[in-house]
Amino acid sequence: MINVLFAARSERWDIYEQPLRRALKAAGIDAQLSQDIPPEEVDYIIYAPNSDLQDFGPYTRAKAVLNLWAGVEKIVGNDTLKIPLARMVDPGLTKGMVEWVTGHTMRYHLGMDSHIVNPDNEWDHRSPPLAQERGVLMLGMGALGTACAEVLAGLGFRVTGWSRSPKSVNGVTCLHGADQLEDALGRGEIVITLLPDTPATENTLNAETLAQLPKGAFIINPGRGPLIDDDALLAALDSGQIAHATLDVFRVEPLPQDHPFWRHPKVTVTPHIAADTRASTASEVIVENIRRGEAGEPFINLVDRELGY
Ligand code: NDP
Ligand code: OXD
Repeated sequence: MINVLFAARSERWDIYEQPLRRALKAAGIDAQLSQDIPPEEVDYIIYAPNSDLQDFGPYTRAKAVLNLWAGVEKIVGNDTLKIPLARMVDPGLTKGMVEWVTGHTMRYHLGMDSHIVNPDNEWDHRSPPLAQERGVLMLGMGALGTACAEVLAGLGFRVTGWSRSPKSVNGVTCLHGADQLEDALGRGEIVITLLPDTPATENTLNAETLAQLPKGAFIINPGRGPLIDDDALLAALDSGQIAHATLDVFRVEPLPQDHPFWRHPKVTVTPHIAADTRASTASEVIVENIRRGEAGEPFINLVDRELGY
């Protein structure tokens, strides 16, 4: 029998306990699953970075930390962590992100706000353009960015994806690296940021890069707050360079009440709800890694600690 520690806030235990037990049983793994196991007896740690566990030193026989979140910026620099770290790539979370990103993209593309908020009852008879006339830029072409880009390309948008390394995705113009960022930005009438939070991605959207977008571009950020320089974005919104921004993630969360984003007329704030990990599908992903660990097979979704994602 192996010992699997669930190290996340207790409300998560209520959501995950049964799906994890079902997935372990389905995989034929005999495991004690608990929130309380002596550290030296733990074989795997299912982990949320906001849990109380921050010192991995005492977990001397643990084989892997299996993150419940896609983002790993709060754990990747933990010097006490010497064992493999897997991040969450969950089909349920991916579906949620595709729906959220598509919805907010369509809001901007169709200009929905002008009809929803129309206090003067204006009969403005302009039809929206077709998707094929609209350039969408996906900054980050990983598990989430690629899934969103594929669906938006399927709707007809002219989608450009930008990543660190080269990619090939059907229907998407793929650019990569710092040298091709300016080219990518020039194509982004609607820009979606799905990059991880690393030292290399901080302030990817800053005064210089925001100015390289087409005038009146829209920003949708479900990635992480530090991807955008807040002050530069506020200045670009005020000048009209950026028409509107929908922000789901922030440098400080919850977003402080006195932050200008809350009251800015060109900003929509959503409270980090773009896509949640879904317990049933995420449990299968976690258990697959436990199965692999026990079978001596390589783990999936491993984090590169040097790159930070
Ligand atoms: P992945 O690790 O699968 O993808 C990350 C992408 O970013 C890759 O395409 C990677 O390039 C690219 N990238 C990383 N560094 C750079 C760089 N320096 N320059 C250019 N491109 C870079 O992550 P996911 O798609 O799974 O998730 C993305 C982020 O979404 C998460 O890190 C998390 O912060 C956020 N998230 C937000 C949620 C929410 O509810 N708001 C929910 C879940 C996730 P390459 O492919 O070449 O490696
Ligand atoms: C995640 C998130 O990283 O919810 O999973 O943001």
